[in-house]
Amino acid sequence: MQRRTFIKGIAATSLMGITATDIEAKPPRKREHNSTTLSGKEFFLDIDYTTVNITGKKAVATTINGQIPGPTLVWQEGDTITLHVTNHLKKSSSIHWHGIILPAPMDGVPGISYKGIAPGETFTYRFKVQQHGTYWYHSHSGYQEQTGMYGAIVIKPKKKEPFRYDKDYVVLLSDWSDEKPTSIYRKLKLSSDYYNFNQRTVGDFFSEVKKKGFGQAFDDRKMWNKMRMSDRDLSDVTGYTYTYLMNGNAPATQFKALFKKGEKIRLRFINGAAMSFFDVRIPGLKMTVVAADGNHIKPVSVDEFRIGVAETYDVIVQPTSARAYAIFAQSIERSGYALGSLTPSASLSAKAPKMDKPQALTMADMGMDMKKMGKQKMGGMKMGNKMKYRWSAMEAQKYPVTKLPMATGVQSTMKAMAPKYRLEDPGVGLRKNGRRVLTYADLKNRYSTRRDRKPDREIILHLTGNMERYMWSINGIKYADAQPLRFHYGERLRITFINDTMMNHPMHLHGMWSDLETGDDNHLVRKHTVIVQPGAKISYRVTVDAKGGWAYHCHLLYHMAGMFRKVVVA
Ligand SMILES: [Cu+2]
Repeated sequence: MQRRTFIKGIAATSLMGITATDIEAKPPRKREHNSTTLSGKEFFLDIDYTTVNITGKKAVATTINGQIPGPTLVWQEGDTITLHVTNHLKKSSSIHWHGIILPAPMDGVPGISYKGIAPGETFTYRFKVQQHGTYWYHSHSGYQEQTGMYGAIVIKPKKKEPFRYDKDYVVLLSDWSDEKPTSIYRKLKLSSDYYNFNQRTVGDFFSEVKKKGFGQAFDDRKMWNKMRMSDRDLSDVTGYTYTYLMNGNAPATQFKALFKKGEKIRLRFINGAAMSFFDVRIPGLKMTVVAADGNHIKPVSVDEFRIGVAETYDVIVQPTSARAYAIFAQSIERSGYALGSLTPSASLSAKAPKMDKPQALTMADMGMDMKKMGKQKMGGMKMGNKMKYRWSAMEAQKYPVTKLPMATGVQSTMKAMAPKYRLEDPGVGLRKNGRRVLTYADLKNRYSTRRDRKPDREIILHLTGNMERYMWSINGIKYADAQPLRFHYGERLRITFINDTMMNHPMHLHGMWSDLETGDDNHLVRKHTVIVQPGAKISYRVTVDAKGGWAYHCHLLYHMAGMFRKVVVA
């Protein structure tokens, strides 16, 4: 088969406006389509099929108000908002408001919050907005998210924010394929490395032998073979089929954010992709990260950050010269990128920097004990004594553990032998790259959490899978065979994840915050989606304050069938 070029051009289409305006309040209009920003208290959203041309070929998308992404919804904290969502598809549909705190029947997950929206029907959502920041929405039905059903949510705060900026842009990253999602999934089931072209070659093996000696190179290989994994398998679906988009624009058409020299620009990054992690940087500019998953954090100045599927980061940048800067988001396995420009003029666009080389997974990513592995070291990780101490303090925290059912067998063929907290690890591909990369260890709540309750109990969830058969599960049990997780209303729960697989899984708990433990209990950062690194361990605390049924799952679309739980809060 002929491999297509990774970065596909786009035949100019009228799908999106080329230059974005920053977010400003516009009065809501009834059934206004192709408007990129809607604000107010009442919204009308129409789900329908739309023919698009993103790769130079026509394809049918599922869209919200006829556009990809759907309109940016601007809400005001404290308002009660109403959203009328009409489904014009021939199939059931839904919209879920990702990271939004709301009553369970408004959460938009078919089979858990409600029945879904039947063809021809309108469902009206109504809830009070109790938070502010950058969020997003997407379909929770079938593979509709992959085919275009996602958009940004910007919630204006009641109180003034603790930083200032002159302009404000949403930067929504996503992945598009002309292939039908059912066909992508079928191919993954047939061969989980179908889209993966970074596999090792015989030549690689001999260069390793030169470097490490035959014994070590052979042992490394044997290990990977035993795990039935490839150390180059960083993404299941790649640029072989994907075109990476920034606010709906392929690299060739470029999203453009305008600035005047010296202005402070707030960029609201949202990863609305189905399967792709992105490593984001703006060469020539430092980015000050001010919010994670909508919540203020203590500002951190970085060159680069990784954004997992469903996460959001707000950054502030200040361009010092009147030139076009690239907003560059390369996919984690380096098969392509999304690209836009931060530019003083709509006629100036930036050139993409060279993509980094793909890195291989290490023994640490397999959850092996590195001390036992001898000389193998985790690249690029600064394990200062202070940090080590903090992690051991986290390890030492003990709460009564509620045992959950576990299964071994076909659903679970991998195991992390010595999973470790790796919050200071930027992750495979970003280690030792010479840039200051954001890690979870950098995330600190802007406000004190000193008075937050300590956990009453703990549950441990293993992320499990069978890579050969492309099966994903939790504790070795797939969703269809699992009992709901029972959380007690009013409790404070510690959830520890152990990733027994060699992939990153962005875990998303609906309805309640995930207060990530980063070694500083006084500033637990609030997230809605937490990346669990390959072979690693991570934990967070949840105040169980929302009654009803909630979804809890990996946000990689093709993992969701198995790596999913219903949570019941009573
Ligand atoms: Cu997953």
